Amino acid sequence: MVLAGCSSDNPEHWFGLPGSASDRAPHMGNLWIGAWVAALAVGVIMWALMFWAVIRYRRRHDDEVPRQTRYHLPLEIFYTLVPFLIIGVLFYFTVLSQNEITREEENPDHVIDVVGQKWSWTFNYREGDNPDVDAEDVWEAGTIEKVPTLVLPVNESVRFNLSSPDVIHSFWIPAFHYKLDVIPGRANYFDVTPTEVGTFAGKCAELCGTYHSAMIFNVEVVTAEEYEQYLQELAAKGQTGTAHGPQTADVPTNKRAEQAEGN
Ligand SMILES: [Cu+2]
Repeated sequence: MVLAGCSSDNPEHWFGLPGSASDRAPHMGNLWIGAWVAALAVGVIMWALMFWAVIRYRRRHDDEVPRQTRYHLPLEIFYTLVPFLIIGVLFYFTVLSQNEITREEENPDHVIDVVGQKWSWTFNYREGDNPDVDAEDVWEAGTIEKVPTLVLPVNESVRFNLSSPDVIHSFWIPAFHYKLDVIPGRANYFDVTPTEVGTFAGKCAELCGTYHSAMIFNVEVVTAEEYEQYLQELAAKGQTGTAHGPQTADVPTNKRAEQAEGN
């Protein structure tokens, strides 16, 4: 099983990550691999000390107890300080990576409003006012039966605005090594630039309810021309303006309960 994990020459795969497909992903990948290497180094030292003690001081034919060491001040200071040092180093690299991963683009090339709703995703492409794209505001929505596709242009930055009309979901594209919770009443957003053309998986990463498992989507990273063409196809289908998800999806959950009681 362990060897099967090494069947790729991409070190990210050895540590259980999919290959990185965004400008932010390598920062997450390096932090992930670095943390595992640090944990392995600590593990190897600890296992070596453990087995050495077990073998060296195993019970012999005489019942003599080995010399007991206690109140050894330098040793105690050493094993108090070392964990702080390890945590400090991990903290330092976590902050550096986090700053890169959550960095905001000053002027993202595209803005997409994502609605996570029970039990699928709606993508609103906010291109109506974008002078660089010949398109209007269009949308694509999935349902529990239909897996929606999110189309992105390669090497152009995107801002995702996340909203939910019902419960907490989580917007996750594993190949981007990043996910962000979609919380009702909270304007969560993040910026990312896809760097690889191809088809990737998307999922809801928050156990949000009965049909959580249906909340999957596809991500197609394409060229700028194909992206514009796709937006025009959506417009031709009449999917213009803004979609909030299912009929009641733009009504907050508590309001919907009130409405249901009133009826
Ligand atoms: Cu969900």
